[in-house]
Amino acid sequence: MNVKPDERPVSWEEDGYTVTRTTAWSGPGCHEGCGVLLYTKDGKLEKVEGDPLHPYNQGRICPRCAALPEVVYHEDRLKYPMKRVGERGEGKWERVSWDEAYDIVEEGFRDIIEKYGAESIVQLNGTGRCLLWEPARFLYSLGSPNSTLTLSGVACFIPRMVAGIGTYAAPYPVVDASQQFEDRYDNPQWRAPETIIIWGCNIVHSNPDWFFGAWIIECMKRGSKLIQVDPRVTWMSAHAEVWLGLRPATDGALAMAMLNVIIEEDLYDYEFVEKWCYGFDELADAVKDMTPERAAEICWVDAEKIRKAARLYGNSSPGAMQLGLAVDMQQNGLAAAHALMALQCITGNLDVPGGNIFPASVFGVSPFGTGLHEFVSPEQQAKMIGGEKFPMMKNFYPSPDVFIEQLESDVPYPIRGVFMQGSNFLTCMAQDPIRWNKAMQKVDCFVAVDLFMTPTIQALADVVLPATTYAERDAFRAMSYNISTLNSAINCYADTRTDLRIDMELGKRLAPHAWEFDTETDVLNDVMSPSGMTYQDVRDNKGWAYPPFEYKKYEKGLLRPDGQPGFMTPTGRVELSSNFFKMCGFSPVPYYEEPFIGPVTTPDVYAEYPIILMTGARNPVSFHSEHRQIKPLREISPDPIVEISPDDARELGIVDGEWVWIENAKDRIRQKARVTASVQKGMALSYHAWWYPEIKDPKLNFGMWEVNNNRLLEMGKTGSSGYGSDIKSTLVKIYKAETSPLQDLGVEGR
Ligand SMILES: Nc1nc2c(c(=O)[nH]1)N[C@H]1C(S)=C(S)[C@@H](COP(=O)(O)OP(=O)(O)OC[C@H]3O[C@@H](n4cnc5c(=O)[nH]c(N)nc54)[C@H](O)[C@@H]3O)O[C@H]1N2
Ligand SMILES: Nc1nc2c(c(=O)[nH]1)N[C@H]1C(S)=C(S)[C@@H](COP(=O)(O)OP(=O)(O)OC[C@H]3O[C@@H](n4cnc5c(=O)[nH]c(N)nc54)[C@H](O)[C@@H]3O)O[C@H]1N2
Ligand SMILES: [Mo]
Repeated sequence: MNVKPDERPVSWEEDGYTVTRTTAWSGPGCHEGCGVLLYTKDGKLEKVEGDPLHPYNQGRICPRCAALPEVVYHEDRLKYPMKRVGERGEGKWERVSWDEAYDIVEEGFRDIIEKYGAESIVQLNGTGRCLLWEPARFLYSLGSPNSTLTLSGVACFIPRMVAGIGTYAAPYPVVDASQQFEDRYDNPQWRAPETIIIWGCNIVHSNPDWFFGAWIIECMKRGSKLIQVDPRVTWMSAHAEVWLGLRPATDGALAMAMLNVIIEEDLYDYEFVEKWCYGFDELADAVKDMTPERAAEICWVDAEKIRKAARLYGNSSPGAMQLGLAVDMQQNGLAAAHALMALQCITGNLDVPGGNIFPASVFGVSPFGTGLHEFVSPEQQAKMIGGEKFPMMKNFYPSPDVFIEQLESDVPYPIRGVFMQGSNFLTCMAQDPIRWNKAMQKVDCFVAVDLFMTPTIQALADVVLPATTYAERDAFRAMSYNISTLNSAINCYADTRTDLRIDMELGKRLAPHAWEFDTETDVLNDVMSPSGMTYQDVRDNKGWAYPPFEYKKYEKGLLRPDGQPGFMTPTGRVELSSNFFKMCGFSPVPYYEEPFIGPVTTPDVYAEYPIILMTGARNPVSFHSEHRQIKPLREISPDPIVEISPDDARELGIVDGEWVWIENAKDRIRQKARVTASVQKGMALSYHAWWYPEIKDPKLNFGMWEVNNNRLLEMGKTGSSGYGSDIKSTLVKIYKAETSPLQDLGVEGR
C-alpha cells in the first residue's frame, strides 16, 4: 500500500474487498492494541492483515488475529440472550429477548441492593477484556466498589504495579524500545538499550502488559544483549548472553544478589542515587548478606553467572529490564519486584533513552475502570473486600482471597450478585476452582456476558448476554503510548450487542444518573474528554494519536501536580526504602522469603512430591481459555500439555505424548506429557486454562475439571501484603496414566 497514514481513510476499496483499518482490542482477548486491516466482502469478514502503517506493530500480526473470521462466524458463538431454565449447571437454556434478559438482571440486582446493599454485587472482568473500563464503570455506577478478580494474590500485573507505586509512585516500568514515539526506531532521542534483562516473561509468546515482543528483536538487531531469567530454556534464553535458570519463586533472592554485586562492586550511578534516591543505605544493608554464593544456594544458579549478569547490566548504559508475570506469581513477589525496581533506579536507568520508561495514562484518559471516585461514596469505598485484612489493598483493590472467604462466611456482608463480563474463572483465573464453584452457589443473580458458552457460564450463570468481537464495534483504546480507535467493519453478529451497549442499557435501568447518554459514542466521548479529543477526532486523525513524550520527567517537574522536580512519593525521591510500604505495615526494603510449599519450606512434602510444578505459560495460539474451539489454532496446540525433562521422563518411564497424572497432596489432574530439554530436571511446566468446547454433554462441563491444573493450587496463600501467590511453584509427583480423561468421560477424542 502506498498511502501515507495522514492521507489514508479509515476505509477503502481494494481488489473487490472493503478494507477497514482498526485496532485489535478484545474480544477475542489480548493486551496489545495492534493496528489491523479487516477485509470484508458483501458485509462478511474474510481476512485480517497487520497494518503496515501502525507504529505499534508495523504490519505484524499474530495467528489469533489472522483467525478472527473463524472466531466471528464460529457455530458455537453465543447468538442471542438466554436464561437458565434447569438447575444450575444442568445446561438447560432458553432464548429470551434482550428486554426480558435485562428485566431479569434489573430485578435480580435491585433485589440484592435492597436486601444487602450495592456492595453485595461483584463484577468480574477477568484479565481485562471488553474495552477494559466499561464493566467496572457499570458496577461503580451501582455504588459497589467490588470490581475484582478470582486470582489469588491478584497475582497478575497488580503486584508489579503496586511495587512501582511503593518505589516511585508510578506504575510498573517497561523497556524503552521507542514504542512511545510515532516514528519509532528513527526517533533521534531514542537509543537501543545495551543490555535488556527479561525476567520471568516469555515475551515473544505473550506480548504482555503494554509490550510487544517483537520490539525486543528490533532492539537485538540494533545491538542489545539479553539476560534471561527463567527456569526454562525459551527462545529468549537461547538467544541470551546470560541465562539464569533459577528455581521457581526464588526471584527475590536473585534480585537481591544482583543488587549486592552492583553495590559491592560500585557499579551503581552515584549521581542518581545521591540526587534522586531515598534509603540507599537501608537498601545496601538489606542486601548485604545476600551474596551471590548465598543466592546460588537458594536459587540453584551458579554464583559466577549471577556476578556475570549483574556486571553486564551494571556496566551497561543504558540497561533496561522487562518484568513478567512470574514475578507476581510468588508470595514474595511484591518484595522481589521492589528489589528489581531498585536495581533499575540505582543503575540510573529510570526514564532515560533505552532504559526503563513508565507508560502513564495517555492524554490523561484512564485505561482502567472509570468511575470509582465519581460514583462510589467514600463510605461505600471503605467496604471494598479485604481492606481490613490487607491495609495495602484498602481503597485500591478488592482481595480475591478474602472474596472467596466472604462468599462462604457472609462476613462482614454477604455477596449475592455477580456480573461476569470477560472472565471464565472456573477454567482459568481461579485457584481451587472446585471451592469457587461451591462458594458461588450462594449467589442469587449471576449474569454473564461473553462471546461463547464456557464451563463457568454453564456451571453458574442465570442469564447469558452475547457480546461482540472488535470487528463489530466502534470504540477506542487509550493505553500505553497512544490512543487508537476501533472502527467496526461488520454489523453485530446475529442478535449480539457490544459490551458498552450492554453496560449502558443496564446502567440506564439501574443507575440512570450515571448513564445520561443517548449513544455509545456519547459514552466514549465522555471517557475520552480529558484528552480534549472526541472519538471522531482520533478516527479522523488516521485512527491514532501519540502524545508528546519527554525523558527524565522527574527533573522537569512533570511527575508532581505541584510542578516541583522529583517523584510523587512522600520524600519526593525514588524510595529504595519505601515509606508507603512501611505505612502499610510491610517491609520497606526488599527481603527474601521462601514459597509456602517447596524443597526448603516443606522438605517432607518434597520427599513425596519431588517435582516443582510451574503452572501456566503463554501460547501464541490461545489467549487463556479462549480459542480452544478455533480449528486452525487448536490444530497447532490440540492438548493440555505438561512439559517434563528428559531425565525425569526416563526415570518415571514416561514417553513423549503419553497421558500422565499430576498429583499433589490436594488433588490430581491429567495432562499430556511433552518431554523436552527446555525444562530442567526436577521441574515441570503445566499449561493452564484447558477445556474441550467440543464436548457437548452439559454434565461433563466441557471436560474442564479433568485437566484444570488450578485444582492443584489453593486460595488464601498470599504474601503478607495480600499481593502475590505461589502459582508457579507447587510440588507434585507425575506418573503415567493408564487412560486418557476423554476415554474416562466416554467421549471420542485424543
Ligand atoms: N494456574 C494458572 N492460572 C492462571 C494463570 C497462570 O499462569 N497459571 N494466569 C492467570 C492470569 S495472568 C490471568 S490474567 C487469568 C485470566 O483469566 P480470565 O480473564 O478469566 O481468562 P479466560 O478464561 O480466557 O476468560 C475470558 C473470557 O472472556 C471472554 N471474552 C473475550 N473477549 C471478550 C469481550 O470483549 N467481551 C466479553 N464480554 N467477553 C470476552 C472469553 O470468551 C472468555 O470466556 O488467568 C489466571 N490463571
Ligand atoms: N498468546 C497469549 N498471550 C498472552 C496471554 C495468553 O494467554 N496467550 N495472556 C496474557 C496475560 S493475562 C499475561 S499476565 C501475560 C503473561 O505473560 P508472561 O509475563 O510472559 O508470563 P508467562 O507466560 O506465564 O511466563 C513467563 C515465563 O516465566 C517462567 N517462569 C515460571 N516460573 C517462574 C519463576 O518462578 N521465576 C521466573 N523468573 N520465571 C518463571 C516460565 O517458564 C515462562 O517462560 O501474557 C499475556 N499475553
Ligand atoms: Mo494476566
